[in-house]
Amino acid sequence: MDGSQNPTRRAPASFDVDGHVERLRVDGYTIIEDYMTPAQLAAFRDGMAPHLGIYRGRNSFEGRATERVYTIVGRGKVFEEITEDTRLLAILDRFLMPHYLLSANHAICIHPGEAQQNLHYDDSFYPFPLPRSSISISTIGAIDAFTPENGGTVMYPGSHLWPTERRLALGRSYEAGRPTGEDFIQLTMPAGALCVFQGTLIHGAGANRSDKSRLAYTNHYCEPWARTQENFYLGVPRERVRGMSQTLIGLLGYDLRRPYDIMGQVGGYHPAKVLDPAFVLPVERTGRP
Ligand SMILES: O=C(O)CCC(=O)C(=O)O
Repeated sequence: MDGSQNPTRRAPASFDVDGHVERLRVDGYTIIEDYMTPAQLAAFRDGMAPHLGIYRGRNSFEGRATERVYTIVGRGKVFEEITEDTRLLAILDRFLMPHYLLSANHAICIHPGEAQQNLHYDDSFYPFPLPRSSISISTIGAIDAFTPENGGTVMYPGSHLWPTERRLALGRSYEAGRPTGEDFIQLTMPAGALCVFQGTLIHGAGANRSDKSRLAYTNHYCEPWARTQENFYLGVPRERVRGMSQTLIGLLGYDLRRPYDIMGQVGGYHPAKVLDPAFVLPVERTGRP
């Protein structure tokens, strides 16, 4: 869906929203090279340090030599900033309906020796025939520079337009942990860069053949009528949500979906009302419902 009815976000005037939108439409991905500042990169590393070095993925998709830290938005200011940056939102406004939601939000640390991740597209769990518009838009942010050696994401430019049969053929030609068949690229980008890509674009994390870990994060944003991957109402304590911006609170789902202002209601009220400590849930009241 073209979100041209969305209000224009106040991204800096120098930011080339149209250029990014065009690359997303044609190639299925685009890169914002200077997305994070050096200070944000340092804050990300500091904020993530207590959570890393502990855990490994539970299956080959999560990555058995990969650590994933979910719901990072509740873990510090920098994670909030990179989730609601106006440059990114200005791009998303052009692809998703107003009141779109944050769907996935986690750090991905790929350790040396990790194999190539299975090729996939991120909104494959929305069961509508392909080709179709993306129901979600994904991002992957480099905290360490991405290289072909350390697991830079494998991507198939233009594959967001492919029908199912062509995707399946690619799956059959995928052997020995290496992508084959069609032309692919491996994301090479500096620390601090963000790649924005279509939820229907075929990709997968690359194998890490280097001797260092590759730290990154991924945020996905979905249409306001779609179910989100992570459940932020339950995953982020309300005291933390209260300290967030109105924009971010809306992205976490404390929002109503127009036109009827009914999807997301809490007992007939706007869901952001539950953030007021004085608000009594309608099911716990007597008298006025
Ligand atoms: O880490 C990457 O490069 C991509 C990860 C990915 O595509 C995923 O986990 O869905």
